[in-house]
Amino acid sequence: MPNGAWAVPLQYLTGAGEKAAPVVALTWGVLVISVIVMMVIAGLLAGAIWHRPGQNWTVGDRGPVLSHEGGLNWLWIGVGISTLALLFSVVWTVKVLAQIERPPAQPAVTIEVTAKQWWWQVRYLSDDVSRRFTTANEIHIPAGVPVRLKLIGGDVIHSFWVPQLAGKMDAIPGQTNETWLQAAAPGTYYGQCTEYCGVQHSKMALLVVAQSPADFRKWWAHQLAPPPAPQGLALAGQGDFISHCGACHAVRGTQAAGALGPDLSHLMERSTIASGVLPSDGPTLAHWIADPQSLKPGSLMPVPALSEYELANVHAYLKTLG
Ligand code: HEC
Ligand SMILES: [Cu+2]
Repeated sequence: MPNGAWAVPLQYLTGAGEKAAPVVALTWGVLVISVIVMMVIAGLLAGAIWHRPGQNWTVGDRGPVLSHEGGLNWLWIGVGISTLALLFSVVWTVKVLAQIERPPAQPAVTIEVTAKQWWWQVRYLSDDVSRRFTTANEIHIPAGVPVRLKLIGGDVIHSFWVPQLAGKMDAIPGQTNETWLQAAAPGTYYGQCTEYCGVQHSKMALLVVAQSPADFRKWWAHQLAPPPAPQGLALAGQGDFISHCGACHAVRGTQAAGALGPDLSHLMERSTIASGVLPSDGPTLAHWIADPQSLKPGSLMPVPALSEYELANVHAYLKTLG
């Protein structure tokens, strides 16, 4: 689970990278302009309420706006000032949009993210086919360099948002939307699906884990390797896993090769399960595999038809997936 400043979910008033910086500056700029406009309007309104020149008005009377007394001029001045404030905001916004459209340098890595109900499939692409692999929900990136993302909607429209790093981008079925992000420093950044996509939309979170380029290369090499061979109860659990879970889940180096659910090859290296919303500790994992519907009702993982004994073996097997 993320900690420290990043624990504030969807914290967008600070940024942590080259792409976020101009957006965060714009956010604050427009916020300040809006507050000033509000204060000026409130001040003028209060002035108009207290300042009653001469007449004995009663409640409900309308004061005439007389051009020869200069009343109309105030309207033109007001419209002029508002137009300038709006124009300034528009120009700034367009400038920021142009600035963040392209990464400042050639992206170091290209990652294909497919949004599904209600989790994220993450494929690391490479020209070298043997270096490609699939994982889920926790996206590792090298810090300090731009990373290209290809976003796809696996079933319905979702939207990818990691506010500390980049603005939103929709993931649409039948279309690949390209975006990029960059983390200034190693750290964990919280993200969330931001397009209502069904019953568990709010529990469709994700983590971006930025690492030093050396650590990232190590992580990638480790992901390519199959997990260690299980022994004892875990070996029995592997058999149950392949027959009961392998149609939906893949573990590299085994017959389990399903793609309807997250790839579990190195599950224990992830700090969360169920798309960033539950910790991956032993008790929660045991609870999840026995009864996912009680933790994420409506999720597309059914309650398995396994005895308590078989579930314990499967749990022991999952714990070896490091
Ligand atoms: C019909 C397909 C299906 C079957 C069968 C299935 N799962 Fe799943 N599983 C899913 C889906 C879909 C998710 C994603 C749920 C979500 O987060 O919304 C999932 C999530 C998980 C996760 C969390 C992974 C993560 O990174 O978030 C684990 C662990 C898991 N399943 C284990 C199992 C085990 C063990 C079995 C067999 C006892 C099993 N699953 C059977 C579809 C399936
Ligand atoms: Cu979604």
